[in-house]
Amino acid sequence: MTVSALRGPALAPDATDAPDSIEAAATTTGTPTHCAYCGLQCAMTLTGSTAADLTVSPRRFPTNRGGLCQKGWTSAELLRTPGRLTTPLVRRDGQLVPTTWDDALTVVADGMREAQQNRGRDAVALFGGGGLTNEKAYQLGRFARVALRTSQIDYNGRWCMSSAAAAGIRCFGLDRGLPFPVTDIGSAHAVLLLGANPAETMPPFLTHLVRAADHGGLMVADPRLTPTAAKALDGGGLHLALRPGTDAALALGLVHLAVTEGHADRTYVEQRTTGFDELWAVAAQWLPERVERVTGVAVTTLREVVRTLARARDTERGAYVLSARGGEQHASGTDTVTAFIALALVLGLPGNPGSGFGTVTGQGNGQGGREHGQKADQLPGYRRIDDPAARAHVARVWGVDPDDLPGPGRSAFELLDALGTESGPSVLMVHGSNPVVSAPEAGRVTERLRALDLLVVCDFVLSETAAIADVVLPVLQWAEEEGTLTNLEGRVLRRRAALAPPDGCRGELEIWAGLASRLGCPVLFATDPREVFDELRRASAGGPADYSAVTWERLDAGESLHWPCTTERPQGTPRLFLDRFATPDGRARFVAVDHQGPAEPVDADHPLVATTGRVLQHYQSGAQTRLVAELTDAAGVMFVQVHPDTAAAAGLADGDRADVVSRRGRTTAQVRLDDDMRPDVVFLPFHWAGDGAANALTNAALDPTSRMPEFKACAVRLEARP
Ligand SMILES: Nc1nc2c(c(=O)[nH]1)N[C@H]1C(S)=C(S)[C@@H](COP(=O)(O)OP(=O)(O)OC[C@H]3O[C@@H](n4cnc5c(=O)[nH]c(N)nc54)[C@H](O)[C@@H]3O)O[C@H]1N2
Ligand SMILES: Nc1nc2c(c(=O)[nH]1)N[C@H]1C(S)=C(S)[C@@H](COP(=O)(O)OP(=O)(O)OC[C@H]3O[C@@H](n4cnc5c(=O)[nH]c(N)nc54)[C@H](O)[C@@H]3O)O[C@H]1N2
Ligand code: SF4
Ligand SMILES: [Mo]
Repeated sequence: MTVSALRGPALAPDATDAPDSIEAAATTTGTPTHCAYCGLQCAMTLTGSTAADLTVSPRRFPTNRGGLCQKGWTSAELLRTPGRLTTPLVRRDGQLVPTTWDDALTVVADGMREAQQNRGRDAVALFGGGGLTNEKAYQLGRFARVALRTSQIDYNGRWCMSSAAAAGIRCFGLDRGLPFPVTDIGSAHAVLLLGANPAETMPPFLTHLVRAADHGGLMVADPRLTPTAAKALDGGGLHLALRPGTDAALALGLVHLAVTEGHADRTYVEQRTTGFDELWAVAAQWLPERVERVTGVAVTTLREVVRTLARARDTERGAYVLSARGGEQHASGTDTVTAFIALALVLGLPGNPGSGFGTVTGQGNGQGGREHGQKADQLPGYRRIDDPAARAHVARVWGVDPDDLPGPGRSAFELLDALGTESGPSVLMVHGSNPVVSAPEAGRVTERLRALDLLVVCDFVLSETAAIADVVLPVLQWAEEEGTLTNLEGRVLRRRAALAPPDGCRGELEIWAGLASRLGCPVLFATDPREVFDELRRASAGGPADYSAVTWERLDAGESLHWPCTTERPQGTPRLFLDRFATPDGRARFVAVDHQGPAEPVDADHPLVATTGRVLQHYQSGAQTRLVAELTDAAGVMFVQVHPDTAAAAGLADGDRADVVSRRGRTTAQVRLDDDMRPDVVFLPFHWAGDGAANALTNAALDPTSRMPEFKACAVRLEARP
C-alpha cells in the first residue's frame, strides 16, 4: 500500500484540529464505544439495533482524533458474519456436533475434575488473551487460582508485550506502555520509531507523528521501507534499514555517539538515574563503524539520529523514542528494550514533560490484559504471585487462604509445549487466542494441542484452534457485552453493548461461574461485569496498577482516568515519572546489556533472515478479519516480500508461488518483489493459516527474562514451487 492511501480512507473526514472530547457518555442516538481490535482503542459510535443494520461511525477522541482504519470501519461485519458460532459444539465420533450448554459445560467440568483427580491440580491449564476486557482477564486469573487452583495459566501477551514490560519494570520500576497521553507526542519535533509500523498497525496514530514528520524529525528503524518509513523519508526524516535482530547494537551505538558528541544530558543522568558507568563500559565498545558493520546503518545516519533527537530536546520542541514489536520479539528482546531505554535516558527524555520513552501496546486490552492476573507469575494490580504480601492481600479480597493460592506457572510457549506430555497439563481451555496460527513453531504447538485429553476453546468464530478442539463454547463479542479496557496510554475506557446477545451465545463470566459451581467451588463467581470491576478495583488497590478510584460511574460520566488512580490521586496519572521513577530510590536504571543478535544463525542451507509482522487489513491470526470480505479482497493472498535479486537467485519472479523453508517447517506464499528490501531479508505476514502460516517457520527461542519467543528472525531459504 502507499502512504497516500493512509491520508484518504484511513482517516475520517472530520479528523481536523478541533478539540477532542474525552470519553463520551451513552446517548440516545447511538452507543459510544471503542474498536474491536487494537490497543489504540479508537472511539466509535454504533448506530442501529440489530447486527444486520448496525453501522459504525468514528468519534472524536484523543487517540484517534476522529479517524478509524479499515478494520475499524468494517468492524460491524463480524457481528453479522455467517461464520458466527451460536451453539456449543462437542466432538463425538471425530466430529464437532451441536449440543446444549448444559451438556457442553458438564463435559468440560467432568474432564477437568477427572484430570485433576488423576494427575493433580496442574493437570488443567488456561490460556488467555490481551483482547479480553479487564473484567474477563481478572476473572480468568481468579478462576484459575480459586476454582481450579492450578498454576498453569498464561496468555498471548507473552507473544506481544512481555519484553517491553520486563524492560520497563527493570529500568523504570513500572510497566505502563506509554507513560504519557499519546497526544503529547503530537507536539514533538523528533520521534524515533524502533520496529514500529503504525501506518499499517495503527493508522490514526500517524496524526500524532505529523509534526515530527513535517520537521524532518521522524526516524524509523525497520529492515523494510514500510509506509511508516516512507512517511519519514517524505518529510526529510530517516529510514534506518537495519538487519533484523541488530537493534541492541543500534541502540548502544546511538548511546555511544550521544556521549562522545556531547549530546548526553549529564545533569539528568546524575540526578535522575543510576548505573550509567556500567552501561557505558559496554556502550564504549560500540564504535560507530562497528555498529554500521553489524546493523548495516551508515555512520552518517547514526550521527543524524542522535543530533535530531538532541536538537528537538534542546529547543524544547520535544523528542520521543518509541518501541514496538520489531525490536522486541526476539530472544534478547528485554535487553534490546533496555538498550533503547538507555538511549532515552542518556538524552534525558523519560519523565520530562514533552519528551519521553514509550512502547506501543498492541492488543485491544494489551495494557489492562497484562495487569490483572492472567499471567503465570502475576496477581491483580500487577502484583507478583511470589510476593507474600500480594498473596495475602488478594486472598483476602477473594475470601480464600493465601496458602491455597498456587505459585507461578509456565510461560506461554513453555505451557503449550508441555501439553499432553507426562509432566504437563492434559486439559486446556483457551480464551481469546488462536495459537494454531499465532504461536511460534506453530506445527509443534499444534501437535501438543492434539495430544491433549480435552481442548476447550471459547470463541465466537471457528478459529483454526477451535476447529481442532473437543469442545467449542460460543461466546459474546465486543459490541454484545459491557466492560472496560485499558488502552495503550493506561487510560481506562468503557466498552459498551450495542446489541442484545445472540441466542445460543454466553458471556465468559457466565461460563466461569457455571464451571466453578459444577466443580463444587464454594467461592462465588460474579457474572455482572460491573460487580467484577468493583472487585478488581479492590484487588488492585495498593498494587503498581492501582484502579481503586476508577469507578464505572466515573467512566460512564466521561472522565478520562489513567492508572494509578487512587483516593490520594483521584484524577489518575496521565503522566508518570515527572518527579520520580517507580524504583525504590526514585531513579531510573541504566542496566549494562550487550548486543546478542538472532538466536539462529544463517548458513548455506538457510541463507536468508525471515522476519514477520502485519498488514493493514488483517488482525493477528486473521480468525476475525479473514471473515470480512472487504478486508480479504484488499489484502490479497499470503505473500513473501523479497528483493528482486534475491528472488532471481532462487529462480523466482513477481507473483510466483514460492516455498519459504526454515529448519522447522515450510510456508507457501506469493512472491512480492520490492526494490527497497534488504537482499538478505524476506518478510512474511502471519495472518494466514494452513500452508500459508508464517509460524510454521519461526523459532521459539525464548528471552531468558520475558520468555518472549523470537518471532522476528529465523534462517530460511526460498524454493520455487513446481
Ligand atoms: N493491521 C494490524 N494492526 C495491528 C495488529 C494486527 O495484527 N494487524 N496487531 C496489533 C498488535 S497485537 C500489535 S502487537 C501491534 C504491532 O505493531 P507493530 O510493532 O507496528 O507491527 P509489526 O508488523 O509486528 O512489526 C513492526 C515492524 O517491525 C519490523 N521488523 C521486523 N524485524 C525487525 C527487527 O529485527 N528490528 C526492527 N527494528 N524492526 C523489525 C517489521 O518489518 C515491521 O514493519 O499491532 C497492533 N495493530
Ligand atoms: N510470526 C509472528 N507471530 C506472531 C506475531 C508476529 O509478529 N509474528 N505477533 C504475536 C502477537 S504480538 C500477538 S498479540 C499474537 C496474537 O495472536 P492470537 O493470540 O492468536 O490473537 P488473535 O488472532 O487476536 O486471537 C484471538 C482469537 O480470540 C477470539 N476472540 C476475540 N475476542 C475474544 C473474547 O473476548 N473472548 C474469546 N473467548 N475469544 C475472543 C477471536 O475470534 C480469535 O479467534 O500473535 C503473535 N504471533
Ligand atoms: S487503529 Fe486499531 S483501534 Fe483504531 S480503528 Fe484501527 S484497529 Fe481499531
Ligand atoms: Mo500483539
